[in-house]
Amino acid sequence: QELVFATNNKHKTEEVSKLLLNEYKVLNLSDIGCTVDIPETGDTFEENAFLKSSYVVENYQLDCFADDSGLEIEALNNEPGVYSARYSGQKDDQVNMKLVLQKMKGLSNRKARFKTVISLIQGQKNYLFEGVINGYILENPIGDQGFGYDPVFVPEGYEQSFAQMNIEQKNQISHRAIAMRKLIAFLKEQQPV
Ligand code: ITT
Repeated sequence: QELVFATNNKHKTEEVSKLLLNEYKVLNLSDIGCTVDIPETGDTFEENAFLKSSYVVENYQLDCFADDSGLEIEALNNEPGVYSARYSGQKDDQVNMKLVLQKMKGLSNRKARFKTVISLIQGQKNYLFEGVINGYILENPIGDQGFGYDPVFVPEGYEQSFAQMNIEQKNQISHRAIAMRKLIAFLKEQQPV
Protein backbone atom coordinates (compact mmCIF):
# COMPACT_ATOMS: atom_id res chain seq x y z
CA GLN A 1 0.00 0.00 0.00
CA GLU A 2 1.16 3.53 -0.77
CA LEU A 3 1.03 6.60 1.44
CA VAL A 4 1.78 10.15 0.28
CA PHE A 5 4.11 12.23 2.47
CA ALA A 6 3.88 15.93 1.53
CA THR A 7 7.56 16.81 1.85
CA ASN A 8 10.48 17.97 -0.28
CA ASN A 9 12.95 17.07 2.44
CA LYS A 10 14.85 13.89 1.46
CA HIS A 11 16.09 13.29 5.01
CA LYS A 12 12.57 13.33 6.41
CA THR A 13 11.49 10.94 3.65
CA GLU A 14 14.32 8.57 4.50
CA GLU A 15 13.59 8.57 8.24
CA VAL A 16 9.86 8.13 7.74
CA SER A 17 10.24 5.44 5.05
CA LYS A 18 12.29 3.35 7.47
CA LEU A 19 9.58 3.65 10.10
CA LEU A 20 6.83 2.66 7.66
CA LEU A 21 8.85 -0.01 5.90
CA ASN A 22 6.67 -2.93 6.91
CA GLU A 23 3.36 -1.22 6.29
CA TYR A 24 3.57 1.28 3.43
CA LYS A 25 5.62 2.48 0.50
CA VAL A 26 6.11 6.22 1.00
CA LEU A 27 5.67 8.63 -1.92
CA ASN A 28 7.02 12.16 -1.47
CA LEU A 29 6.06 15.30 -3.40
CA SER A 30 8.41 14.67 -6.30
CA ASP A 31 7.08 11.09 -6.61
CA ILE A 32 3.58 12.46 -7.26
CA GLY A 33 4.91 15.07 -9.71
CA CYS A 34 4.61 18.06 -7.38
CA THR A 35 7.52 20.49 -7.72
CA VAL A 36 6.00 23.30 -5.67
CA ASP A 37 7.58 24.50 -2.43
CA ILE A 38 4.27 24.73 -0.58
CA PRO A 39 4.05 28.07 1.27
CA GLU A 40 4.28 27.70 5.05
CA THR A 41 2.66 30.90 6.24
CA GLY A 42 1.23 29.73 9.56
CA ASP A 43 2.62 30.61 12.98
CA THR A 44 2.30 27.15 14.44
CA PHE A 45 3.59 23.70 13.50
CA GLU A 46 -0.05 22.54 13.42
CA GLU A 47 -1.06 25.17 10.85
CA ASN A 48 1.97 24.62 8.66
CA ALA A 49 1.61 20.84 8.68
CA PHE A 50 -2.03 21.26 7.64
CA LEU A 51 -1.10 23.75 4.88
CA LYS A 52 1.18 21.11 3.35
CA SER A 53 -1.21 18.14 3.67
CA SER A 54 -4.24 20.12 2.45
CA TYR A 55 -2.30 21.41 -0.57
CA VAL A 56 -1.89 17.83 -1.77
CA VAL A 57 -5.48 16.90 -1.03
CA GLU A 58 -6.77 19.92 -2.96
CA ASN A 59 -4.42 19.68 -5.93
CA TYR A 60 -3.97 15.93 -6.28
CA GLN A 61 -7.08 14.48 -4.61
CA LEU A 62 -4.91 12.13 -2.58
CA ASP A 63 -5.07 11.44 1.13
CA CYS A 64 -1.72 12.27 2.64
CA PHE A 65 0.27 13.34 5.67
CA ALA A 66 2.77 16.16 6.25
CA ASP A 67 5.39 16.89 8.90
CA ASP A 68 6.19 20.33 10.22
CA SER A 69 8.99 20.43 12.71
CA GLY A 70 11.58 22.59 14.33
CA LEU A 71 13.92 23.32 17.18
CA GLU A 72 12.74 25.30 20.21
CA ILE A 73 15.51 26.76 22.37
CA GLU A 74 14.52 27.90 25.84
CA ALA A 75 17.06 30.73 26.15
CA LEU A 76 16.00 32.12 22.75
CA ASN A 77 12.31 32.31 23.66
CA ASN A 78 11.65 29.08 21.77
CA GLU A 79 13.27 30.30 18.58
CA PRO A 80 13.88 29.22 15.84
CA GLY A 81 10.61 27.22 16.23
CA VAL A 82 8.45 27.38 13.11
CA TYR A 83 11.20 29.42 11.45
CA SER A 84 13.77 26.61 11.81
CA ALA A 85 14.08 26.00 8.05
CA ARG A 86 14.82 29.69 7.30
CA TYR A 87 16.07 31.16 10.56
CA SER A 88 18.77 33.24 8.86
CA GLY A 89 16.45 34.19 6.01
CA GLN A 90 17.97 31.46 3.84
CA LYS A 91 16.99 27.83 3.47
CA ASP A 92 20.53 26.70 4.28
CA ASP A 93 21.02 24.25 7.17
CA GLN A 94 24.67 25.21 7.74
CA VAL A 95 24.00 28.94 7.83
CA ASN A 96 20.99 28.51 10.11
CA MET A 97 22.91 26.27 12.50
CA LYS A 98 25.75 28.79 12.67
CA LEU A 99 23.28 31.54 13.53
CA VAL A 100 21.89 29.45 16.40
CA LEU A 101 25.40 28.83 17.75
CA GLN A 102 26.23 32.51 17.50
CA LYS A 103 23.08 33.49 19.43
CA MET A 104 23.84 30.82 22.04
CA LYS A 105 27.41 31.98 22.59
CA GLY A 106 28.10 32.44 26.30
CA LEU A 107 24.61 31.33 27.35
CA SER A 108 24.62 28.72 30.10
CA ASN A 109 21.02 27.60 29.64
CA ARG A 110 21.43 25.20 26.69
CA LYS A 111 17.99 23.51 27.00
CA ALA A 112 16.16 22.84 23.77
CA ARG A 113 13.62 20.53 22.24
CA PHE A 114 12.76 19.24 18.81
CA LYS A 115 9.11 19.09 17.95
CA THR A 116 7.23 17.48 15.08
CA VAL A 117 3.57 17.86 14.27
CA ILE A 118 2.13 15.52 11.65
CA SER A 119 -1.12 16.34 9.90
CA LEU A 120 -2.89 13.39 8.31
CA ILE A 121 -5.83 14.10 6.05
CA GLN A 122 -8.04 11.15 5.51
CA GLY A 123 -11.56 11.33 4.11
CA GLN A 124 -11.58 15.15 4.46
CA LYS A 125 -10.67 14.98 8.14
CA ASN A 126 -7.49 16.41 9.64
CA TYR A 127 -5.77 14.34 12.36
CA LEU A 128 -2.76 15.71 14.26
CA PHE A 129 0.06 13.74 15.93
CA GLU A 130 2.84 15.32 17.98
CA GLY A 131 6.31 14.24 19.03
CA VAL A 132 8.78 16.06 21.28
CA ILE A 133 12.30 15.27 22.45
CA ASN A 134 14.16 17.30 25.05
CA GLY A 135 17.87 17.89 24.98
CA TYR A 136 20.50 20.56 24.85
CA ILE A 137 22.53 22.62 22.38
CA LEU A 138 26.27 21.99 22.04
CA GLU A 139 28.86 24.77 21.76
CA ASN A 140 30.18 23.30 18.50
CA PRO A 141 28.70 20.98 15.87
CA ILE A 142 29.70 17.32 15.90
CA GLY A 143 28.77 14.41 13.61
CA ASP A 144 28.01 14.14 9.92
CA GLN A 145 24.77 12.16 9.73
CA GLY A 146 21.22 13.46 9.72
CA PHE A 147 20.36 17.02 8.68
CA GLY A 148 19.40 20.48 9.89
CA TYR A 149 20.35 21.13 13.52
CA ASP A 150 21.29 17.48 14.23
CA PRO A 151 25.03 18.26 14.77
CA VAL A 152 24.31 20.67 17.64
CA PHE A 153 21.52 18.76 19.43
CA VAL A 154 22.15 16.13 22.10
CA PRO A 155 19.05 14.38 23.42
CA GLU A 156 18.58 14.22 27.19
CA GLY A 157 20.18 11.08 28.63
CA TYR A 158 22.54 10.59 25.67
CA GLU A 159 26.14 11.55 25.02
CA GLN A 160 26.00 11.78 21.24
CA SER A 161 24.47 14.40 19.00
CA PHE A 162 21.71 13.33 16.59
CA ALA A 163 24.32 13.72 13.82
CA GLN A 164 26.52 11.08 15.49
CA MET A 165 23.66 8.58 15.41
CA ASN A 166 22.63 6.53 12.40
CA ILE A 167 19.01 6.67 11.19
CA GLU A 168 18.04 3.58 13.18
CA GLN A 169 19.35 5.09 16.41
CA LYS A 170 17.74 8.47 15.74
CA ASN A 171 14.48 6.71 14.83
CA GLN A 172 14.35 5.00 18.22
CA ILE A 173 14.03 8.29 20.06
CA SER A 174 13.39 11.28 17.80
CA HIS A 175 10.51 13.78 17.81
CA ARG A 176 9.61 12.62 14.29
CA ALA A 177 9.64 8.93 15.26
CA ILE A 178 7.41 9.62 18.30
CA ALA A 179 4.85 11.43 16.12
CA MET A 180 5.13 8.73 13.43
CA ARG A 181 4.47 5.92 15.92
CA LYS A 182 1.24 7.69 16.90
CA LEU A 183 0.30 7.99 13.21
CA ILE A 184 1.10 4.31 12.59
CA ALA A 185 -0.99 3.23 15.59
CA PHE A 186 -3.88 5.34 14.28
CA LEU A 187 -3.64 3.82 10.79
CA LYS A 188 -3.52 0.32 12.27
CA GLU A 189 -6.64 0.91 14.34
CA GLN A 190 -8.53 1.71 11.18
CA GLN A 191 -7.54 -1.46 9.39
CA PRO A 192 -9.49 -4.42 10.70
CA VAL A 193 -7.19 -7.45 10.59
P1 ITT B 1 9.15 20.10 4.10
O1 ITT B 1 8.43 21.32 4.56
O2 ITT B 1 9.19 19.95 2.61
O3 ITT B 1 8.69 18.84 4.79
P2 ITT B 1 11.40 21.38 5.38
O4 ITT B 1 12.86 21.06 5.49
O5 ITT B 1 11.02 22.72 4.84
O6 ITT B 1 10.73 20.23 4.53
P3 ITT B 1 10.11 22.12 7.87
O7 ITT B 1 9.35 23.19 7.20
O8 ITT B 1 9.38 21.22 8.82
O9 ITT B 1 10.77 21.14 6.79
O10 ITT B 1 11.38 22.77 8.54
C1 ITT B 1 11.96 22.16 9.59
C2 ITT B 1 13.40 22.59 9.74
O11 ITT B 1 13.74 22.29 11.08
C3 ITT B 1 14.32 21.76 8.84
O12 ITT B 1 14.67 22.41 7.64
C4 ITT B 1 15.53 21.56 9.75
O13 ITT B 1 16.38 22.66 9.65
C5 ITT B 1 14.91 21.55 11.13
N1 ITT B 1 14.60 20.17 11.53
C6 ITT B 1 13.40 19.53 11.51
N2 ITT B 1 13.51 18.27 11.90
C7 ITT B 1 14.82 18.08 12.18
C8 ITT B 1 15.57 16.98 12.60
O14 ITT B 1 15.04 15.79 12.79
N3 ITT B 1 16.89 17.15 12.78
C9 ITT B 1 17.47 18.34 12.57
N4 ITT B 1 16.83 19.43 12.14
C10 ITT B 1 15.51 19.30 11.95
